[in-house]
Amino acid sequence: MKAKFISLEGGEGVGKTTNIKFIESLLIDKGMQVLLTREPGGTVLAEKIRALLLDKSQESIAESTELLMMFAARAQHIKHVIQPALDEGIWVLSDRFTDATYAYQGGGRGMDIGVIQWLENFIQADLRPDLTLLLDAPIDIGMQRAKNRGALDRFESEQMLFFTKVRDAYLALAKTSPARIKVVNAGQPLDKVQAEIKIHLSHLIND
Ligand code: Z5A
Repeated sequence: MKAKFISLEGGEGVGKTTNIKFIESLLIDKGMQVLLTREPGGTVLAEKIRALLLDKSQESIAESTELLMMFAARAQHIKHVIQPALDEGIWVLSDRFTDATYAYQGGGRGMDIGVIQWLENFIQADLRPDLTLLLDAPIDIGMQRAKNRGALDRFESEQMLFFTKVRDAYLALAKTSPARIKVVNAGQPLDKVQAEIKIHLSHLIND
């Protein structure tokens, strides 16, 4: 079977990191070779860009700078990690990908969607995830989970309105790409969340 590219998306604290490990173990049990990665990040240079993006102690980052840094990190990630893995038959699981740019920079920051689409086509050519699991939960649940973990980063320190726009943008994306983006109710207990994830994965594997 051709290796597939799966991304996990959603607001802060919805359980992406927790569930990506669950997906990895499900795929390994099915005999797949799996690469776990994340955005922004996934290469040495992209992880440096991530650290700059999350740091709130430096000068304020212009919105256009933020957008270009996301795609600069993504270009490295695709060239050095994602595409080589897929070419070798390794399944790729990424904690966030370009839908996050549409949700955070497009929805949250209000940046021009046409510019994001142009950058997506320029940087990715025709590379898109085969399946995107959108973990969706009420914002207060995710924020509480993130707060319980400790100090908040530059994105996590945004106001409620920002997170509402991000969530709305994610749900709108899911409506426009229902075949690729599957919404999972992440406000439920973990075993129920993982039962939903398992169904979507079995559809992908059996397709
Ligand atoms: N960003 C962007 O703006 N544009 C882009 O293009 C990209 C990213 C790619 C870094 O992302 C930031 O970059 C992100 C958007 C921006 N901003 N924020 N915020 P990140 O993915 O590293 O950061 P994050 O969204 O904050 O992820 P997170 O805090 O690591 O959350 P998570 O991975 O979704 O959650 P988790 O660590 O798996 O779970 C949180 C806690 O909840 C943990 O204690 C779990 O045990 C618990 N948990 C998880 N699921 C459950 C359930 N179902 N019940 C109870 N408790 C649970």
